[in-house]
Amino acid sequence: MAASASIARVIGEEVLDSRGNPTVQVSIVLDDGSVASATVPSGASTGESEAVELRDGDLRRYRGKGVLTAVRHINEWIGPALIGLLADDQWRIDAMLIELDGTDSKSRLGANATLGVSLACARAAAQACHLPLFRYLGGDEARVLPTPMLNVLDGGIHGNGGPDLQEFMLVPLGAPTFREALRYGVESYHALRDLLLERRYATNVGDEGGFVPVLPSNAAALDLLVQAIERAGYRPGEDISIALDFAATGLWHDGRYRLELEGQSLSAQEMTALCRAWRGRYPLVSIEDALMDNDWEGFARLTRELGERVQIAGDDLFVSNRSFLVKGIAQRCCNCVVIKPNQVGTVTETLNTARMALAAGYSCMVAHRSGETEDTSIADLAVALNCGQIKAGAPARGERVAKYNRLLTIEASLGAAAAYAGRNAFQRPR
Ligand code: 2PG
Ligand code: MG
Repeated sequence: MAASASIARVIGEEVLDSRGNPTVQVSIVLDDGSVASATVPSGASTGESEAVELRDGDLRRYRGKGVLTAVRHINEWIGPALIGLLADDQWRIDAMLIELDGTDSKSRLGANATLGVSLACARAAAQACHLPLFRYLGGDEARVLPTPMLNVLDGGIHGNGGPDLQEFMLVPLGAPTFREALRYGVESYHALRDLLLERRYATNVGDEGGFVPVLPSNAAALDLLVQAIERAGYRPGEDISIALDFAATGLWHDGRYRLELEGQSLSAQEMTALCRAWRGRYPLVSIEDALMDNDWEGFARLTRELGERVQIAGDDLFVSNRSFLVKGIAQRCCNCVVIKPNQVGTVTETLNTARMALAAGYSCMVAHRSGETEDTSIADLAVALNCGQIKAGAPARGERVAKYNRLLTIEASLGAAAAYAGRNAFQRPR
């Protein structure tokens, strides 16, 4: 690694995310003149144990959602402590952030403050070394383009009035390259729009760019996806499969999982049975958060019963946190971990969780948040990890497309060295 430029300035700012809520942006200036910034995303269906996103709570500004406190922490507290540190000493920078904060949940500084700084340091260091971020984080080995999970129907709290399930995704695992995978997905997304229009459904989109039709059932959404794949000229299960995120914590009412559209209230066992039935009927490759975020036993059962045939992904259960993953590995919960840097609050902790998961035979799905920005770091992160999966929303809306466009650029820059994960991303049965 070339440069050992050190941190000269750290500048925090309040900017907006894709939902029009304030978020943190950090710019870092190094003493060699390198400048880079990072912007932090924000979730809506958050796990209970996620690192704390610090909001001002001042109802006179942005309905209490301002982040001026987090920004002040960056400018007055974190910045002065980091000046002079080598920008490429990511471990030390993150250790310092963790120590300055001093809590398990980053509740003092705010995980939005720590992640903004941590990520901006990584970006600045990459620039000082004249390396793209994926190479800086992943080294020479980083060359696997992830299979995209394209969310084309939004429900739950991301798409009010839509399906109960939060995300219905297209997974173009049969494509030969990332560029082709994206094309398969985009063509199917547009075919889905045509189908919705023909059947007089609305084609408004939700927080992640997926359509939000008022359908008769959640199964109807799955039928539509299969039809859209076929309409676009692809083979369901061969060229394009389907992934789901139930975000089941949000379905939990009075001790059962409520599927409004089906008019059903299901127990954890019945949710497992529903997953099995849908796995039999639809080309499902991945099922995320099919149970609520404290049902470790339920996840272990679900994984035992279905984990050989379909990826069982844990998001709110693990919150990208190594200590929850340790518990999950011990109890054999899930076989995939969703990785979201802002759930844990530093680059080092994010990488540690992902690497531990991969070493334990779990797959990793690097993911966006429903409140996003034009920051594309997660695209580089997915390639740096060679983990083979990214979920970044629909192939529509600027903040979603930015990630996919970044991957197109990375693939092109790698040339013959690029490898597309495709189906291999899901061949990790436990
Ligand atoms: C999820 C995410 C992203 P949110 O549940 O996986 O799709 O949603 O950012 O609202 O937690
Ligand atoms: Mg999720």
